[in-house]
Parts: sequence; structure tokens; C-alpha cells
Amino acid sequence: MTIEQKRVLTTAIPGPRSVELHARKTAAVAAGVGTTLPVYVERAGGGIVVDVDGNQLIDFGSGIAVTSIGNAAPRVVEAVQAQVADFTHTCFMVTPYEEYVAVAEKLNELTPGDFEKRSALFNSGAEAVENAVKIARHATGRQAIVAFDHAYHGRTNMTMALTAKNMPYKHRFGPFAGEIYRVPMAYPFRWPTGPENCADEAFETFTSLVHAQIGESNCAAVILEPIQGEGGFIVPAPGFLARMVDWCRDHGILFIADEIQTGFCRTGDWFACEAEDVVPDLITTAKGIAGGLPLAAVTGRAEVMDAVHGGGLGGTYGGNPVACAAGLASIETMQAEDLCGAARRIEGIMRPRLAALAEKYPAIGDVRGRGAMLAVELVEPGTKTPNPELTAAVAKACHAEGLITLTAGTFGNVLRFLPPLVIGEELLLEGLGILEAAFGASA
Ligand code: PLZ
Repeated sequence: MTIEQKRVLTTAIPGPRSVELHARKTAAVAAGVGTTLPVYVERAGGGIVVDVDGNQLIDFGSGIAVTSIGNAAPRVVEAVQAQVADFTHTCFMVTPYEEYVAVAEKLNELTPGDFEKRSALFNSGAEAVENAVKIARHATGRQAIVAFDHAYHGRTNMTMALTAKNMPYKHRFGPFAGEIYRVPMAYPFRWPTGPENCADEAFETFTSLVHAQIGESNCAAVILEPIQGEGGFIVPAPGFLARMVDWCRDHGILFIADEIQTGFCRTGDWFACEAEDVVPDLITTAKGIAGGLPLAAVTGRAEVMDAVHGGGLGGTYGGNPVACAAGLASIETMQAEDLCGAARRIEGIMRPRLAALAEKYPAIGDVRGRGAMLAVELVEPGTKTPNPELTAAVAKACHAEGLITLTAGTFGNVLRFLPPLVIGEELLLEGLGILEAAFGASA
């Protein structure tokens, strides 16, 4: 069923049915599972989410960068319906099927690097990261893994250890997995000596820390999101990524690009590494890969991936046939509808409006991101002191007007925008208008 691409508010947000459901949620669901906006969803499609009270909200979140091709996208619906009627599960490790192989072939073809590759499929981003670490350690015979400040890699034990932020992800959940080392991020806006020095100094700090505290020959891999997601859409200072990866290669250290949030057209390329001509040894993907069905992958150099003995990788559901059918349909949609181009067009519309907003409101300290992955970082005017209160107030004001926006950042002071790549221009502009009004009311 197609949903009219129009914002409609019939009740307060959240409406009475949502309030009722939320009371049931509180009584039934573990308190640790949070809620950004307690609006209960009935249907969704394109750039619209329809709630149980009949409100139609504009979606600037895509379920955290997942429904890039739109919710219930037609090709995905059709492929899933057909697959679910054929068979739902056999376990690929028991009796395999073509859909899994076809997804692996697509990933090997679409990811950066014109060398032979292999892929393995999993269920979640965190699981993909866990497996990338397993593979890197096995292939190199080394243990240390280097992660960055502001990194987010998941909520399982290993990926919690890789994730930088304590609240809410790590607090009282230790002890964490060992042999994880952290280095400063090349974060231009907050680099102590200024953005112009960021790439060089961050690179020097990186190499000297790896040398002095770990030893290059003990280091299996470095993992980095080419644009950090949960950490606040931090784009590394230009040049840092390429230099860091070159240095790693000289020392036999693998580079794992965590493209779980940035991948699949989100930043205007198939993968964010491409903008800097960086070729990872291993790349983790999830989220946008399958239009909302749980699918994730590790893709990498054949010799690294194949280093692991037969039976060393897997899981009951990894590469489930229904998820694979959705993955193939999603990739087909991205290709047929040129969604990389769509992400660039979204940036072309949003970035000037965000820049103008920053001119008007000195609380906006930085506008950044790439493609349809854009953010503003909020500070106390004239300083770099984070302003999480204003961030929360603006997000809340947007929610009340029927615009789904998300926050992010180590200091909770980043408003991030992740519209579906198929969002219509009118909705995009209306959403921006709501955001501007929210600043007017809160800043
Ligand atoms: N790596 C770069 O962005 C997931 C987290 C939402 P999973 N980001 C959304 C939350 O609060 O749990 C993410 C990511 C990057 C890994 C992950 C983990 O992916 O599919 O959530 O496990």
C-alpha cells in the first residue's frame, strides 16, 4: 500500500494510542531498551512514518540509517514475500542456497578494491565487527586491535570494548574484552591546535602511540568508521585516513573499515572510504544493506578471509534466505534508482540550509557530514563547550511537530540527519523548515 507523502498531525505527539502502548511497553519491556520518540508505528514508506493515532511523521532518521531505500520498499516486499513462501531457513552451514552466494558476490563486487575478495554473512552490525576482529587476529597471528575516540562498534562484549562512550553503552557492563587500545580521533572541530593541524598531528600521535604502547608487530588491525556515526558524524580531517591506512599496510596491520552506518549510498558513494580513495582490507556492513531485514557482512581480501579454517566462522541465522532476498532487492533498488546520486542531491539541498542556520544561531558550532549523513554540533555560543540541553530541546521540538530527528555525539550535543535516500524534495524542505522553527523556539 502506498502512503501519501505528506505530514499529517491529527493528535498531539505522541497521541493517545501511542501513550497507551507506551504504558504497556514500560510494564513489559526491560527498562534498558530505550525509546527516542514514543510514537508507535503502524506503517511506513518513502519519507513518512504513520503512527497508530493516524499521524504521519517526516522521517529524518531511517531507523538509524537502515531504510535508505525507503520503508517496505516495493522490490524488498516482493522478494521477501516470494522467499518466505519458498523456504525460510535451512542454515547455510547445513544445506546452502544461492541467495547467500549472490549477496557475497555483490558485496565482493561493490566494495572498494579490485582484488579477489570473500564475504561472510551475519545478523547484526556488532556480529560483523566481532567476526572482522576474529578474522584479523587469525590471519595476522597478532592480538592487538586499535580503535578511536568517539568510536561506536556495537553492544556485544567485544564491540563494547571497541566503543568509546561510557553512558549508556558500557556503564557497569565490564569487564571488557582485552587487547583493545584507543587512540585520538582526527576530529577537526575539537582538535586542540586547530583543524588545520588536525590531520598531521593526529597521524603523528597515532603512529607514536601504536609504536610505544603496542608495538607494530603486535598489532592485528585498526578499526575506524570512515565517518563516525554515533560519535557525532565526525569526518576525519582530510588526508588522515589515507595516510593512516598506508602506514598500517607498511607494518602488516590490517585496516577494518566499519561502514555499517556509512555504507550503501548513504554518503553519496557506495562506501564512504571511496571519497578518499581508501581501500580497506576488511569492511563491515549492515544497516542499509537489506532495507530493514537483519543482515550484516564482513568482506575482505581473499587471502585474509580465507586464512580462517573451515568451520571457524558462522552462526545459525547468518545470511538467512529471507534477509538475503531483501539484500539483493535493496542493492538492485540502489542501482536502478541511483541512490548514490540521490544522497548527493540531498546534501545539495540540506547543507546550504544548515550552513545558513549556523550563520543565524551561534549555538551551531559545526556543520558536517557527507551525502545524506549530515549533522550540526551544538555548543555554548562563542565556545566549544557542548550544549546537550539545547540539542535535546531542538530534537523534542522537532518531534512535537512530526519530524523524526536523532541526536548523537560523545557529549550528546549533535543533531544528526539521516533521511531515506528516496525522500521527496517537498518533505525534505518541510522537514528543514520544522528544524529551523525548532531552533527559533529553543535557541
Ligand atoms: N558499527 C558504525 O553505527 C550501529 C546503534 C544503535 P548493530 N549503530 C546504531 C544503538 O543504540 O544500539 C552500529 C554502527 C557502527 C556497528 C554498529 C552496530 O550495529 O546492528 O546495532 O549491532
